[in-house]
Amino acid sequence: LLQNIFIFIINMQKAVIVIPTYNERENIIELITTIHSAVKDVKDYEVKMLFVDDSSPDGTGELIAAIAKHDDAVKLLSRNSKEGLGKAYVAGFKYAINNMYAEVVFEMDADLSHDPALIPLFLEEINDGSDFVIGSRYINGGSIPEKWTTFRKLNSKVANIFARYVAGLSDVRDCTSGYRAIHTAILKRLNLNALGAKGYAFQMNLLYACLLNGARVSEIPLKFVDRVNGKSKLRFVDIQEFVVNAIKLRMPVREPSRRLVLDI
Ligand SMILES: Nc1nc2c(ncn2[C@@H]2O[C@H](COP(=O)(O)OP(=O)(O)OP(=O)(O)O)[C@@H](O)[C@H]2O)c(=O)[nH]1
Ligand SMILES: [Mg+2]
Repeated sequence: LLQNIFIFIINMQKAVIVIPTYNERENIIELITTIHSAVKDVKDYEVKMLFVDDSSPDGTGELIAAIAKHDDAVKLLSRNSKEGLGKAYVAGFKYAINNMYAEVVFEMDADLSHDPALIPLFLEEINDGSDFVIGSRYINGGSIPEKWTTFRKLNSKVANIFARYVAGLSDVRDCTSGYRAIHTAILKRLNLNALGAKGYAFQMNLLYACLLNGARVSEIPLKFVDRVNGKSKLRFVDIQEFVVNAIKLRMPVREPSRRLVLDI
C-alpha cells in the first residue's frame, strides 16, 4: 500500500512488458527473476510484466497465476485458444493501456532470447524522445546466434530484406525483431485490430503502422541468444504470411483501416 501511495504521489510512469507465452513453462521463473533484477534500479518507471498465455497445455498459465498471487509486478491475461503472436500482442497492448495505464509497453519473448538487462536502455531511448525502440540484431553490436542453422539465418535475413525493400521500411535495420519498447501514445492512434497478422509478420505490420502515424524509431544493439528450453513456434505458414504481408504493405493503401482510427 505504501508503495502504491508513493507511486500515486510522484505519479510515476508505468512500463508494461507484454510477454506472449505458449508452452514456456520451463522459462518463466528464470525470466521473471531476471526481469526483476534488471529493473531494480529503474527509478522513473514502475515496471510490470503482463503475460498473455493462450492456454498452454504445459501449464505455463497456471504457473504464472501462482506467481502473480504473491508478486505484484506479475499479471496474467489468459486466452482460450492459440491464436498466434499477433493476436496475443494486440490483446496485451489493449489490456496494458486500458487496465494498467501503461505509458510504455515492451514486446518480449518468453524464451530468454531477449536479455532483460537491456530494459533500462530501452527506457532511456524513450526518455530521449523515441516512440519506438527496437532491439536490433542487425546494427553494430547486435548479433544472431552463431549456431543457428543456415535456414534460420536466411529466414531472418531474407525477412528483413522483404520488410525493408518490399514493404518499404528501408531506414530500419531490424524490422522483425520481437524485442521492442513502444510509447502508448503511438499505439493509441492505431486500429490495432486491423494489423491482421498471426505470426511474426505482425512485427513488420506494427512497425509500418507506427511509422505511418509519425513514430520516431530508434534501434539499440541486441545480441539475440538462442532459446535453451522449450520449442520454437516458427512455422512455414508464418513465412508465407510474412511474404504476403510485405507485398500488401507495398501496395497503395486501399483500406483506410490501416491508417489512424482510435479503437482501444
Ligand atoms: N500467447 C501466444 N504466444 C505465442 C504464440 N506463438 C508464439 N508465442 C510466444 O511468442 C514468443 C516468440 O515465439 P518463439 O517460438 O520463441 O519464436 P521465435 O523467437 O520467432 O523463434 P525461436 O528463435 O526459434 O525461439 C514466445 O514467448 C512464444 O511462447 C501464440 O500463438 N500465442
Ligand atoms: Mg524465440
